[in-house]
Amino acid sequence: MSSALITGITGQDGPYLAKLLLEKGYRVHGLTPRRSSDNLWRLRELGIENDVDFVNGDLADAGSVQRAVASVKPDEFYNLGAQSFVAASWDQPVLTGVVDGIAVTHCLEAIRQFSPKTRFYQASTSEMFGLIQAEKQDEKTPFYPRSPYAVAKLYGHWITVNYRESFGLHASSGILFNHESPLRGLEFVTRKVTDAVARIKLGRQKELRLGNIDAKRDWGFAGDYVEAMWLMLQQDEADDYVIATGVTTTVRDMCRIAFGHLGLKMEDHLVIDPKFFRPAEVEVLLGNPAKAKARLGWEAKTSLEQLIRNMVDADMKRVSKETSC
Ligand code: NAP
Ligand code: F7E
Repeated sequence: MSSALITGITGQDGPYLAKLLLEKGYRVHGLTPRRSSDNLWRLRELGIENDVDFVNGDLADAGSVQRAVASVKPDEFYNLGAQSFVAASWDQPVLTGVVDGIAVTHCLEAIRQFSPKTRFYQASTSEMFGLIQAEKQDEKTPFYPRSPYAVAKLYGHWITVNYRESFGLHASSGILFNHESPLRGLEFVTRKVTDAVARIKLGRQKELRLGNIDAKRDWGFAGDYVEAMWLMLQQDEADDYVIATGVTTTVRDMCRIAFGHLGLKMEDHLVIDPKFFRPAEVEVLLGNPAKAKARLGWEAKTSLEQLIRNMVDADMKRVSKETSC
């Protein structure tokens, strides 16, 4: 039986990846930091809460990462844990630097010392392209990070490449563009919109306040993207891959899809609030996933329209079940 250790198993991607691996017959371990309240709702929604073995540990605590790797000696290690909200990275830049940057070295060192055959996946990000240097971004496009989050992730990306080249570790970096799902955190713009649209439809909320709706993103479905992570670790050679749909859409148009799905007019409810503008913005991202298609046989299966409609439907169900007060 193959085994995997996943950091960030309680986030959006962790549960989709864990489910995929469990279906393939893996034993799945999840590194979880101590939290004061229950955060297993996503694993519960996918019905796999009791199928994961939890290991205590925090990415910022090198010793705990070492102990986890030394005891599990996983065949595959997926490093998904992060402070992943770009806007929050200006408020907590050092924490973001430690957890999203330096901690990647904690993982790689633990593998190098205690389990050098473990294959490693690093959750890199399209945010590293930031102020884009090419109209369509691929693995060769120069990076230009625009937030403390992106700067930290760039360190994580390059240290992964460096450990591959220095020590021959099977360490791959997935440069994933935005991916969303009904399990997305409420602070991210797609889920903020789909939750608000459901609340407006059900009379629980009147307006939706957003920042820069002219920003453009290449949005895909998280369930499709975790398959790409797994495929990267099945290759003979470790490498870096851009994972994207190849289509970019404004926040405004994404929003219109969500309102339209419930027969609402966006203009009747949308308010622009300067509070949600960022100190530096990534105006547009558009990925070129040709290498992933050619080498991994991977391509995105879910359109933005399907994705947003699914998210709105899921939020309608959730909000309907809430008791109004
Ligand atoms: P997410 O929903 O924010 O989940 C982040 C996970 O990291 C949570 O399980 C969180 O645990 C955990 N975590 C935070 N700090 C930690 C620490 N110090 N030690 C151990 N675990 C910690 O993120 P996601 O959307 O699933 O994304 C997964 C990864 O892909 C992240 O690294 C993200 O930066 C990267 N990424 C995401 C996207 C995207 O569009 N979703 C695109 C490119 C790259 P708690 O819940 O307990 O806080
Ligand atoms: O913002 C604009 C905002 O927070 C998308 C993370 O998973 O993907 C994600 O980062 C866009 C930005 O995602 C609001 O300014 C307007 O231009 O949903 P987001 P993100 O910053 O692109 C990358 C690939 C990651 O790696 C990250 O971990 O939407 N926007 N108004 C807004 N964004 C939010 N959150 N809230 C607003 O009210």
